[in-house]
Amino acid sequence: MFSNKEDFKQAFSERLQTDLGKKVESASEVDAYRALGSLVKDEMNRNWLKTARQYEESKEKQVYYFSMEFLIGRLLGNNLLNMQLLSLVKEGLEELGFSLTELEEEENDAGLGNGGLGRLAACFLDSLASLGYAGHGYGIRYKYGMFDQRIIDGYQVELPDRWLAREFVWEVRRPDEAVEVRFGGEVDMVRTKAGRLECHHDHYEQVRAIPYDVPVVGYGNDTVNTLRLWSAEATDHDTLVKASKDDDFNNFLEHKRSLEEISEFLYPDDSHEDGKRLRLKQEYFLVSAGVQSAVRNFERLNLPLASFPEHAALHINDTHPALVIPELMRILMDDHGLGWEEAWEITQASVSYTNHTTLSEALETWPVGLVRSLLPRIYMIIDEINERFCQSLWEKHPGDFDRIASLAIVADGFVKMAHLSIVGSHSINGVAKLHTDILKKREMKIFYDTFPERFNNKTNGITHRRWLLHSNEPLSKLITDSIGDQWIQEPERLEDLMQFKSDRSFLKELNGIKQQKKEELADFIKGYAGIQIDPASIFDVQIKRLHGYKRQLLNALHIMHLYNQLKTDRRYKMTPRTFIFGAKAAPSYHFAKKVIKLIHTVADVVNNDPAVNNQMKVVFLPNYSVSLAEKIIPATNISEQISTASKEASGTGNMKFMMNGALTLGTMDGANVEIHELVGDDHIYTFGLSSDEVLEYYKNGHYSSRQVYEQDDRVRHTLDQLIHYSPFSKGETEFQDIYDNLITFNDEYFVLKDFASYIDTQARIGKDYKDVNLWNKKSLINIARSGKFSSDRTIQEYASDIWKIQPTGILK
Ligand code: 26Y
Repeated sequence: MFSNKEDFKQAFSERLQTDLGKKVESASEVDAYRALGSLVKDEMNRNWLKTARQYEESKEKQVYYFSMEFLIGRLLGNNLLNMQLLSLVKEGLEELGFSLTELEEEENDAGLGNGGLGRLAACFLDSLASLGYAGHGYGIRYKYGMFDQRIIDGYQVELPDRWLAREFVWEVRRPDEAVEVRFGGEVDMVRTKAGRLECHHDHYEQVRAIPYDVPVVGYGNDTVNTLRLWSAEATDHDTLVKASKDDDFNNFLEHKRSLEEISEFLYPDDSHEDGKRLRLKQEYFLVSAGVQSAVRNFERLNLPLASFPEHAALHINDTHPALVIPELMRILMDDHGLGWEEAWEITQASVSYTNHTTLSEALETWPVGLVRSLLPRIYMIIDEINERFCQSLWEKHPGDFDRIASLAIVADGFVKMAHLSIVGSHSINGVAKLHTDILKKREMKIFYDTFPERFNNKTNGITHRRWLLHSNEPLSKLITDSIGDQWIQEPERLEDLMQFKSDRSFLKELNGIKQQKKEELADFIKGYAGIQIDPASIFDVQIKRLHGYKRQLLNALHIMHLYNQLKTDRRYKMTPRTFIFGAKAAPSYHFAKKVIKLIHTVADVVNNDPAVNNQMKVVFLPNYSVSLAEKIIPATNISEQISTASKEASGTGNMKFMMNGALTLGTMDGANVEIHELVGDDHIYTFGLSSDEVLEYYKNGHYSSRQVYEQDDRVRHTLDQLIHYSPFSKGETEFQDIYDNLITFNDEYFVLKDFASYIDTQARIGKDYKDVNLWNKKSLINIARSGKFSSDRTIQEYASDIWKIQPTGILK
């Protein structure tokens, strides 16, 4: 380890020379980034090996976190932070004429996820390593991550995300750990002479899964865990077998492509499950490679298979990797000769499942025909799990056909992945109190009645290392200067900041930091989007995926309403605002794309009207990503968390904002409810229908959006501007679909119902913001109470309640 600046400078200069043949004086920023990355990786290697050895020797339980998404973002800054080399490297580089911040910008975001679920997985890895738990990620090394969003004429255009175009300095290819994954073919169960049933699988297609390992460094300890990303490769052998079978030796390339496309790209849709064959292939590819690798690690311990659950926990991040259940059954029975009961006991005791959504359109179901043809042996096992489960229900509730039909795993020609996940695991958790309650009382009620002991809540969290220590250095420094640095290890200690809640000079300092961050963001936006914004205005931010239920539309309609007020009433004065958006829409989500167009149209009108643009601006930042979030969040005053109550399982952006001193403007949904519980009415702005009210409306069908439209002039006037001649519609029919969604199709997400209370709450915010001291007090209270939302707390709960593990990493 380079323990001082001079050693570092020396090592860095040598690395430039040996790896890239460059001298410091002639090295570009990219050169410097690559040399630094490779140097830091080498530094981690020693502890990586040490950690792996320790895990193997101690034989302690390993957690494998299976996820189709790991939205890890950039790693350079965070690795340096966790290795506690940040200031040494920063200063060393400066002396050599480089800025660390600029080198960090050279790294492509690893955007291997859509949004919340993928980012949560990344925060969990950071907490696992930092707390010294033996927990590893299993994911896919997509060649193309989340698409690159461009905006042309206000419309979203998707380009491939070529994140690997520049080498990914952190990964290590591990062909020695490769495994084979099989698809298709025919399966026969053959009885052996000894009377055992043996599975014969023939004529399958085989693809090699090659792991690329990425080290995950813990903060301030010597633990280095692994994120193992699998890549699909065709082998000559498979191609020859296939070619000879088809009697065609000319299709080498085509066959190779068809196998390698498995890890080609991330499906950029987190809202509509669409039953694509390639997606199912991806899911099984991850699952089979991961389970084989976990079992192989266990085999190295030379222990009886029955003890597998004491040495391995297989966690599934939503149902996407639910095939872990039949895959582990397959391996235990077909490869290790276990009987059904024994294999089932091991499987259930090893697998646990997190649910992230109650939206029915996002629940995975796969057509039986597809599963059967692509994964014949896996389908047989699912079918058997279903048969036995339905049988056990029948024994408990004879004649209760309705109950059995609604709980069955295979029904109406589909495999229901949530049902499979619940039946095959020992723990099912929701991601915020309200969400878990909704699962228990409504969405999964009969399952909860059947297996109450399996259900539990684990409120989400975020890593305060990336989202505060690293992304907001001045605020971290202020905190440490005032309460010491224990909060870094123990984030709940942020509570100690409460002693400053009436300290004017402290609050002034806090204000100064927010102001500094706002100025930095304003500069960035000038360069990135070409828009000049006023750092003295309220920065009102909504950054997240674009979804109907997240209601970016409500935000946009409010801006239109404000514009109208300013235009019609010359004396109307508002506290200046800058509305900032960042959002990607799934490429096939027509409505979401229309909302992006609307936001751009509104921005265009507002920003170019001199009568209003000194009081408000609207900015849409294209290609929202982890690294953009890191710039925006520290500079935010208002965090928009305005989903239709009951729809947002948790939200995690809300936590990042709170920790950086933004005030939440939110519905009583997801984890907003818990933020409200922690800070109290005076330090959060809540509005709108409650989840019970929303669910009641869905049940009784009594909501009429047209009635709201007819009764509220503000609603009517604003909506009419979408379709009648107005500065926004310009006489075109562009926004007819939005209007129809709200009026003709009765506004599924209660945008109009919540409009009035949203407007009123926004007006209150405008007034409150003027009392600087009071505002900063609110901000401080949010920071002080945010410790609960560190993912360290979440991971400790998973560790003790679900995985039953203790820290076994290297804890310095
Ligand atoms: C099956 C496919 C269509 C699909 C792909 C990705 C379905 C869902 C997803 C991703 C869901 C997701 O990101 N859910 C979010 O998880 C966060 C972490 O728990 C929550 O905070 C957030 O409320 C939830 O929407």
